[in-house]
Formats: sequence, C-alpha cells, structure tokens
Amino acid sequence: MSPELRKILSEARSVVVLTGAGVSAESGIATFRDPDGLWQQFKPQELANIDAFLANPSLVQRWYAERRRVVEEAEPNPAHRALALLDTVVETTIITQNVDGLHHQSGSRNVIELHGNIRRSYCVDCGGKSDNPQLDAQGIAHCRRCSGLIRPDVVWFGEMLPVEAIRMAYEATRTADVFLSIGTGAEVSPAADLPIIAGRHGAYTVEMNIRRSAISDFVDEIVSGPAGTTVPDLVSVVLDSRQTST
Ligand code: BV8
Ligand code: ZN
Repeated sequence: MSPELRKILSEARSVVVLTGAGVSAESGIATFRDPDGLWQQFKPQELANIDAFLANPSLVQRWYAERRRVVEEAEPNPAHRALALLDTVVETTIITQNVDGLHHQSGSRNVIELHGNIRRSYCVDCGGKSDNPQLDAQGIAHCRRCSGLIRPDVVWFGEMLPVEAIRMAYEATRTADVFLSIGTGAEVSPAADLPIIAGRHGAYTVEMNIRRSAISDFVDEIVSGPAGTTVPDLVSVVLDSRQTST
C-alpha cells in the first residue's frame, strides 16, 4: 500500500466499497468466472436469465437451491469482518454484487445489494414472497397463493437492477473520497462502471484482487492478494491512523 493511500485513508470522510464474488471466496462460496467458478459448468445464459428459468424451472431452481444451501452454511470471513469494523471509524458504504448476505451478517450497516439476495424467493406471477413453496410431482416449487413459479430474488441478465439500490449506489459513488473495488472481475454492468465513475468524480480508486480485472488499467492503485488478508491490513492502517490522530 502506497504512502499516498495511507494518507488518503487517514483523512477520508467517505469510503465506498464495491464487492464481488472474490470477497466471499474465502467463505467457501464459489466465484463465477474463476477456474473453479460456477460458470465453468454452466454458462450464465443457461441459468441466470428469465428465459432459461421459464424453459427449465427445475434446473434453475435446483441450481439456486444448491447455492443457497452453500450460502446458508457459509460464515463471513476476515474481509467481511474488517469492512464492518471500518464502518465504525469512517462512513462506509458497501455496494455488493454478491447475493449471499454475508456483509449484513458481519455487521456492516450501509449495504446496497445490487443483484438481490439468494436467501429470498418470490412468485413470478403474484410477486408474493415465498419461503415455503408447494412442490409439484416433478419437484418444481410453486406459489401457495396462485401456483405461479417460485424464483430467487436475484437480478438476472437482461433484468433491471433494483431502482433504489442503483440510485443509492450512484449517489455514494459520486461522493466517495476513496473507492475500493474488491474481488470483482468487473465484467458485469452497470456495477463494473462504478469504479470508473468514482474516479471521474475525484475519488482515489483502488482495486484489491488476486489477479488483474477489466478495470485494472483505470484505477489509481492496485493492492494484490487475497481479500481475507489485504482488507484487514488496509482497515488496520485506517484504525491506527484514526487512533493516533485522536
Ligand atoms: C442490465 C445474478 C439493463 C445473481 C448476476 C451484451 C449482451 C447482453 C447483456 C449485456 C451485454 N453487454 C452488457 C450487458 C448487460 C449485462 C452484462 O453486463 N453482461 C456482461 C456479462 C457482458 N448486465 C445485465 O444484464 C444487468 N442488467 O444491464 O439491465 C436493462 C436496461 C433496461 C431494461 C432491462 C435491462 C444485470 C446484471 C446482473 C446479472 N446477475 N448474478 C446470481 O445468480 O448470482 S451476474 C454475476 O456476476 C454475479 O452477480 C456477480 O456478482 C457478478 C460479477 O461477477 P464477480 O462478482 O466479479 O465474480 P467473478 O467470478 O466474475 O470474479 C471474481 C473475482 O474475484 C475475480 O476477479 C477473481 O480474481 C477475484 N478473486 C477470487 N478470489 C479472490 C479474489 N479476489 C480477492 N480475494 C480472493 N480470495
Ligand atoms: Zn403467486
């Protein structure tokens, strides 16, 4: 970490963090595009879109049920916990692409879930929440109120992001002093545009990853290494600098 980043972190009033699947990798949740990632077996087009779901609801429901089981067994890792700690000394907004809910679980207060949350499901027909669906003879989950198909409350390709979530994300991004992009390949828009927008609005932009991403050439600084190590290290610099200055 450069002396410049140390100084900026010690004076920052607002830190905005974009997280991707790499932040949850050390909690045992597979990423999407890494060599052992989720998309290796299936392509996003085959699963994470409404047409694939309507064409084969059983396959898509089973895939999400399996991912939800992994998520429900997962624990926040040191990266999640460090970001929750950061929130206690400087205004921290977490904009996450992850659908696992681990930032909430680790105690972060300002979490914007851009792509929804896999722990929630709803009926495609009446929109009603569903946590105890009716299974038909093929094991396909239906709504108890109207028999509509049950889907995960996540944003699929080609679907709009939650309007309030993306509005808050842009607002935080435009006013950030420091913008950290952690554990994301930055290949999915509009999330991937946020670090670029932050830089244009004067934020010092930092990428924290184990390899280069689509935004590596556009950020001010790259901190390489696993998030479970680099994020606690960065947060301890902020804590030390704030404690010595008080
Ligand atoms: C929209 C759902 C508009 C939930 C996901 C061309 C054709 C068609 C569409 C498009 C197109 N061009 C652009 C688009 C738009 C499209 C898009 O961006 N497509 C891409 C693929 C080209 N975007 C959309 O469709 C979005 N909607 O634009 O709507 C619209 C306008 C009007 C009207 C209607 C619509 C919706 C995007 C949301 C898609 N949903 N997931 C789920 O099933 O989980 S995307 C999926 O990718 C996840 O949400 C994930 O969060 C996201 C990004 O992936 P990453 O988090 O970055 O994960 P990845 O595996 O890629 O990378 C992991 C990274 O971690 C790596 O860099 C790795 O090095 C690093 N790492 C690994 N381990 C560690 C680590 N780093 C640190 N420490 C470690 N230990
Ligand atoms: Zn229904």
